Amino acid sequence: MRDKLLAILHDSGSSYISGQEISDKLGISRTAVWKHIEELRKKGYKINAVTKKGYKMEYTPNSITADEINAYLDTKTFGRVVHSFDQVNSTQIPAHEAAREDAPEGTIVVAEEQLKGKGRMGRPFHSPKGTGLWCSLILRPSFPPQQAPQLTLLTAVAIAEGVRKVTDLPVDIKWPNDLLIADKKIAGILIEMQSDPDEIHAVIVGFGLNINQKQEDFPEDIQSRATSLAIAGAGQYNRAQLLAEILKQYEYWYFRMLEEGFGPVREKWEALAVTIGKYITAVTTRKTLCGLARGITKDGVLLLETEDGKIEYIYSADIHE
Ligand code: BT5
Repeated sequence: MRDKLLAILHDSGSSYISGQEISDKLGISRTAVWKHIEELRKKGYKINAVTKKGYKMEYTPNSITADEINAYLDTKTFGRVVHSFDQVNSTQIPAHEAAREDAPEGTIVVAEEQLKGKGRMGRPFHSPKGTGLWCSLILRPSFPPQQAPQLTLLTAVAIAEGVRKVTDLPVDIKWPNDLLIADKKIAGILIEMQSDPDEIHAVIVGFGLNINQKQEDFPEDIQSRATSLAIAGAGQYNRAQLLAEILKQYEYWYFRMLEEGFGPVREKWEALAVTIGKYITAVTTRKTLCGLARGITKDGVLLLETEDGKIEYIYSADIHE
């Protein structure tokens, strides 16, 4: 009920909405409305109440709670089950536990802060309190484990589309798992799996998106390479709204991929990606290769044309220009 009340207050923006109208919309008494308003105030919301005019939201605490996410959510299953924490080492850990305990597809784990946010290959992912989205999404796709890398590209599309819809900022995708604004990293993706050799039990899609950090909030070693939406855009952004839009995009592209295959996602990805057509260096665990990024295969594998004209298939790498 509180999420619906929040949605009504968010929707009425800077106008007042009468207690009667809210009570009609929610099908509860005006006293019940008032009690829910009091509950929200205790949680840090500032809600103005004026006789004969009604209620108006003055300030939201910009928190990542189930109520806040739900107030913006427009999905069937994604984000409908939320495990939210103030502080975790990594959202991937409770997400793995939830997945083992049969959490439904679309369940998300979010935290205000990660103490040991992780990137690929054990690298740290800086996830300070209250500034970004640190989220793990549980998927249970019916395709074989070999196809899981496609989900990295799908995730990038969902984040890019979600961010573009809410902020209008020009987010680019860098193969395979980074999102950039003006060549600086704004988000990263980490895909982990619970699977047998030929069957996926669950995919835990971890993504981190920098939203309201200032440049000096980043550790020195990444300050020149990282950015946030607030730095690239104007002012602070609502994190729950961004997450809800990303989940909406995710659900759309995910079910489209299950029905139609990777083709449509690949097409969208190529339209948003900056890697293709550039001379790059790809550092894999086994070797370093230089050449022209020609495109991605129908499975999402990067095609690199080396100086001698040979095409190399890159499954996973760090890319430098
Ligand atoms: C990634 O790895 O970018 C994957 C990041 C996934 C983070 C999410 S948050 C929710 C979930 N829970 C987790 O514990 N993880 C996931 P990789 O491509 O390996 O990039 C890591 C590198 O990015 C680091 O070595 C830094 O150079 C840089 N980096 C670290 N924190 C950053 C930040 N907040 N913004 C931009 N760059 C960052």
